[in-house]
Amino acid sequence: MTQENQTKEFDVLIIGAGFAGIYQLLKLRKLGLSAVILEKADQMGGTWHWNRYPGARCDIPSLEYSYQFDEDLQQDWNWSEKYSAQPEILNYINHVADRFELRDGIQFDEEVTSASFNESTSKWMITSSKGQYEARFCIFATGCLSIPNKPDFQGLENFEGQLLQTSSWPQEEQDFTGKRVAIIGTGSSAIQSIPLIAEQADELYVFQRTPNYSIPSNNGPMDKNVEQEVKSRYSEFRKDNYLNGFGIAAISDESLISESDINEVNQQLEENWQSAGLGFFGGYADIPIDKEANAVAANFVRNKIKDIVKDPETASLLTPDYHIGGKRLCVDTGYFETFNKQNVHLINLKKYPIKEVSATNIESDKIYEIDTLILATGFDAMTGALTNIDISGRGNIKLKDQWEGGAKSYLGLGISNFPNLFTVTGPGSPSVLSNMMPSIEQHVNWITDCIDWMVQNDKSVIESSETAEEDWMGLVNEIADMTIFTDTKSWYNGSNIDTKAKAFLPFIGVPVYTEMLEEIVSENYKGFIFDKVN
Ligand code: N01
Repeated sequence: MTQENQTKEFDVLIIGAGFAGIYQLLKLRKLGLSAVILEKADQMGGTWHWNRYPGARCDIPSLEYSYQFDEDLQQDWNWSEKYSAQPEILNYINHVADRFELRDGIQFDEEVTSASFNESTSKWMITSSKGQYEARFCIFATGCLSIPNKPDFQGLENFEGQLLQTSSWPQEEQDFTGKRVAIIGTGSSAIQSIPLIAEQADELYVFQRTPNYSIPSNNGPMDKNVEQEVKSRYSEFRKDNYLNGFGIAAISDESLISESDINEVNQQLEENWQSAGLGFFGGYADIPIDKEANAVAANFVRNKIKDIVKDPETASLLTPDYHIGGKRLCVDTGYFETFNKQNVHLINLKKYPIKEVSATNIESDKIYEIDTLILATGFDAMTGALTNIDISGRGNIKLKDQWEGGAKSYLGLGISNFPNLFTVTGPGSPSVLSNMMPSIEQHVNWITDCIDWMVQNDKSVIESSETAEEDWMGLVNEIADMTIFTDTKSWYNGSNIDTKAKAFLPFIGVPVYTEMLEEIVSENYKGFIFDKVN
């Protein structure tokens, strides 16, 4: 057997070199454990590597969409804009990897295909596109929005023009000058890219199934006074991430629409529209939970769309009729204004679904001749990156089978029957309904402390109990049922993919979640079983 074919052994194997994976590697190295990251891309960045479409940027202010684990790092790094664009975020993650000398712990171009738990050795056997690994712990830092949803439009395979997908955009810059471009989907990715594509393309056809609410980002160069103020108290500022329901320090208003004067509410909503971005949704504490309050905020945005979009029919088509925030709220730069351009056309897929794609065109209400087709059709969210790998646990149970009726996890960190497997921001944690960066750090810190505790306490195998998992997902749903989130079809509840189980997956409420995590640790990891014997 050659060296290359031998099974490589590590204490911990991490899958994914995005923000979660590289911080996890750093933390484990500090513990003195051997760890490696396997990454299927040819470089690090995860989401920020794959999603390179025009206009891709974070919609949480960069001052808080960044790591907080190192004071020098957060003081030294300067963001150029309030909401940084994808290339700058990718530079940042590369800077972090170099600064903390992490690159030599990452194997690029190496896709994990299977992972199985060996009950006799209590170790994970991992197979990748390049080899075999054995590790005591396996950590999935695979992201919540990593597996593209590619709908099966009839004839798509016959299209001979340029076919692009926002979630796996080429590394080379794309120029749409002189082209007839079609884009399918109107979620965040489309809403960010449409205004820029419309500036280049001869014609842009936007195929919309469901309209989305979007708030102007009012992005701009970093305000040096704001930056200085935040940096003067950075660690205090970061604490607010864990005190706000959605983990965003900038949005913490306790006022209720239901208890306020409607004129004042409208004035405040106007102010929030002008400056808050995503914070519009948290601008009043009852928007996420009270349908009537939600309707006030929703109507405000509906009226804005009517004011901005000149053609009444187009404005009406662009106006959502569901609760604001029920689908992930979008943040844009000139999205609705773009539909006033002569070269931009909106097609209603609810009324005229796509009949067929052929070599040169796409057909719905009529035939559209196109050069480029862009799929902005979203992701197999929250579970796709896990169920796409052949993961088997105790008794050879497959994760895909265990989750057939809906994903279940304890805290979004552990899964029953899958010992010594951790997920960073897994289903059942605030994840996608929070600011991802503090949520990632919270999970990585928790996992690292847990492994350290096991070492200190002579435990070798950890697994969440089925009861703890059932109770936890019960709580996730109980909380969700108290909000507006469960009434709307969205990727939060699997409704964007026909074949997927319909189950609401994010835990709503960062402060409660944070408290519960701490309480569980203080009770020696209540709900987890250690060194279970069959
Ligand atoms: O995907 P989406 P996304 N036929 O699922 C449509 C994050 N993100 O990539 O609503 C026709 O939101 C689908 O229609 P419908 C953010 O969390 C963040 O845009 O299912 N249409 C929808 O319009 C975001 O929520 C940023 O009826 C079909 C669209 O495709 C998440 O990623 C930027 C279809 C998909 O929208 C996903 O966003 C970008 C079909 N068969 C993304 N299938 C930031 O700003 C799907 N659609 C940080």
